[in-house]
Amino acid sequence: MDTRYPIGRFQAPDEITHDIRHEWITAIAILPRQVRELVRDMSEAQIDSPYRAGGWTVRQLVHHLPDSHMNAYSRMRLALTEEEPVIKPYDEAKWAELPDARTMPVEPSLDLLTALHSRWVTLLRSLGDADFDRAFVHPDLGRKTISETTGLYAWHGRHHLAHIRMVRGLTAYA
Ligand code: NI
Repeated sequence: MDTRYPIGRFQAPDEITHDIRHEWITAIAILPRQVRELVRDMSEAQIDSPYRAGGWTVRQLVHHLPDSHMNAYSRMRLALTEEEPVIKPYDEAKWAELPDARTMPVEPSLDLLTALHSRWVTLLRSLGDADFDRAFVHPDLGRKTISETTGLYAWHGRHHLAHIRMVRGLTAYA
């Protein structure tokens, strides 16, 4: 197993059905609670342990989630309000090395993730089929619809949950 990708890489299905999208949005809705539950009784030593040699610590993983998902949420809002806007990528590795991401307690990011996902899921549940076909343009990756981006971020939450589970010595799950 590639420890960087304990649940594999994201692969969008050929056809994104209503049911698949519904399942993705549910995954996004429950993520903050899952992360909170997983780190609740972790020791400081565990919080500062990397999930693999040279990998991010639990602390960095928890701070990375809102960093990443705030960007995703903004990209979706841009796609909904502009015509295929070109979005601004960010250097996630460097963001994870900024002092707050390396040293702060995880609680503020758990709160941030909870509040953010509340907004995000309310927005996603309000969208019709035509809205999900709207897109932004990533300068390196090309045109991305809101639909496939929803799947990518449902995967992204599970991907990092699996990393945190690796630190706890629990079996990674898909
Ligand atoms: Ni990530």
